[in-house]
Amino acid sequence: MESKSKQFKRYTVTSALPYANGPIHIGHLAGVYVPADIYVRYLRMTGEDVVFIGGSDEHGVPITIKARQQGIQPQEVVDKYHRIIKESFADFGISFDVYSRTSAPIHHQTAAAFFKTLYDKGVFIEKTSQQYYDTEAGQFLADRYITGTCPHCSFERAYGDQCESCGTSLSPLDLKNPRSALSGNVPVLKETKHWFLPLDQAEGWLREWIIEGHKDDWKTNVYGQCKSWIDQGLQPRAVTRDLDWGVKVPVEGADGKVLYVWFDAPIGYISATREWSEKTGKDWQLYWKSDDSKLVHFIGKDNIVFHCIIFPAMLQSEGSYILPDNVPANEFLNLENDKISTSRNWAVWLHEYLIDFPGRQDELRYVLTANAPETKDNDFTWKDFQARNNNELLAVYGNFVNRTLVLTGKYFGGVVPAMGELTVKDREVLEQMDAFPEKIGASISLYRFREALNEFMNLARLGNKYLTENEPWKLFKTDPERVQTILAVSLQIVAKLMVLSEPFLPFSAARLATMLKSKRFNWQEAYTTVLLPAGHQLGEAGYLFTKIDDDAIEAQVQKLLDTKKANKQAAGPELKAQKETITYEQFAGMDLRTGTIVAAEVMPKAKKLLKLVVDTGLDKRTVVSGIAEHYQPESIIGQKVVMLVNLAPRELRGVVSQGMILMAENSEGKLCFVSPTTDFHNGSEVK
Ligand code: B3M
Ligand code: ZN
Repeated sequence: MESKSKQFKRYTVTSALPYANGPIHIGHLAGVYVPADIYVRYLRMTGEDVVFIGGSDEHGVPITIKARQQGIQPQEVVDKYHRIIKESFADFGISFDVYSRTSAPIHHQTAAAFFKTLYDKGVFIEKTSQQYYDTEAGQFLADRYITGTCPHCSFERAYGDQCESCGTSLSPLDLKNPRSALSGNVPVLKETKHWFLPLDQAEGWLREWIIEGHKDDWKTNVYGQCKSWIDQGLQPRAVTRDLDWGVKVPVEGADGKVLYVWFDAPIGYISATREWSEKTGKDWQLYWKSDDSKLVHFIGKDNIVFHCIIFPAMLQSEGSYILPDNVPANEFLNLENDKISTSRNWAVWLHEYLIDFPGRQDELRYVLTANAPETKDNDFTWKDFQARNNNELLAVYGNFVNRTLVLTGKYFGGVVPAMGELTVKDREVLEQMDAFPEKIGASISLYRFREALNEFMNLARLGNKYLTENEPWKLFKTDPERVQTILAVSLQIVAKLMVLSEPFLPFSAARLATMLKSKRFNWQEAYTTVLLPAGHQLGEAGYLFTKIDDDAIEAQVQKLLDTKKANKQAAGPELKAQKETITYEQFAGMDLRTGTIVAAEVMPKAKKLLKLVVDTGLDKRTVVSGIAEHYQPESIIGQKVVMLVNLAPRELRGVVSQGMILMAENSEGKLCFVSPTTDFHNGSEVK
């Protein structure tokens, strides 16, 4: 059951608003949306009053950069991806009560009003400062319009507002070697006015609220990041930008300025709740301003500072809002041992998965929960996806359900038999079964969804083991009463699984309810031992899950290999870093001359080596060269070369090599000769 440390009357559950500049991928799902959906489905089943908030984050530089790249308006970008995202969430069973968007008028109105309230209260520091400006693009450079080296971790592609590598929140002026993301130029500094949220003034109560108040109930990764942030000392943070796409700053002297996306986006949770209340007649203020409401933000670790420090500081300054009770941020999910990346198309996109694996929403929900990066980054592989489906969902849960239903159909016409005489073991199994709703509920309440799902699978394992050990198929002829008991007990476990699976696997839960011809139970009812009374007529036995074949997996792996190849081609050759600097004197010590190969032969027992005779102009000398796998001897007679003639002789496979010819090697390992482009006589010096 929900942690009873404080009795809450209602729950406001938010999930990070994805930027509407690309589709949803499995990293988003594992990090944020599947755990959030498990949590709200469970809360609803326990009868709680829940509002689950989602929406598209449609402002900010990622959107305008995408629009610029495609030569279209930002609104066209967000319209396209808002639709794709919203549809794919719905098809995947992410059960938002409202999925809004920050380009909606209600959000502009809500965010502008929120800013104006703080402005009128004198919360902001108004400051004219030097900001980076791109003279070619004619634009100030904020956030992702400027990149540079992170001052904390030296990551070279840090953004003006955040380093995605170490998560540090930055200001453009913090960056080393700043570059405009628009023109690539080095930006100039230009004066401009902005409004700053005085985070430094919030340090005291943030320390008390988080470091004292949440050291026991916030996840270690979240608490740790907040603590290091606060210990580093908080700085005032600009909450407006010189941009034309976003929520207009609603005060005098703010022409051409909009709210910083990370100021407006979290307010998107509030505007979405307002939108929901307009549709439902509910009072949105109860969910955001009443102390008996529990506010929980589901996010990824790169959004911790915005949800634990900045947004709470905004809410606290406004004065009428509650603060988040918990922010159970997950770490990152990688894909086949590589970081998921929208720009490199290195992802499993939800809308594509739903096409490639129709009807298999639960299989992906299952694997993303079982592998969730709850405390550390984790990895998704297609092989593991197939294995978990075939060896766990199908082989344990699905198999147990199918055998129980088929046997009940075969022996009792699909009617639930009476329990009859229970053995000690039967009673033990029923007792163990009845402990699962509490165990799973407790784990979910503590945001431990992997643990909760594993407990669910332990119940399926319990059922599978009970049926296998009792072998009813061997007893029916001799002891049909015993078979009645075994199947009656097994059917109660199946029904319990149906109820307890719902937060995690809502699609197969619905299918199982149809097979059982059962009503949908709530969580309290799941504590009842007999959910399927004797005499209940079951429906048609089917398969909850089916095998995922190798070819389906190979197709996905190949798709990723093709992506990697395309990226490699697009990125051009991977070059080795430059070597240590040398002095001119060190270079001058080398004597390089033009020459001509006049003889060439393979060397027995050395498949990589050719023995060459080179006319150096000074003399004709033998050189051993590792080019045998690249050139046939007869094809290089007469080849012009550049040769290092004063290299100390060395013996290679019995042949003394008196120098070295220069060869260039490309990123695919191919070799080519370095030779003079005009007909210089042999022995000409190369300097
Ligand atoms: N749009 C998601 C991200 O940083 C960001 C979340 C906003 S939640 C208010 O990828
Ligand atoms: Zn960094």
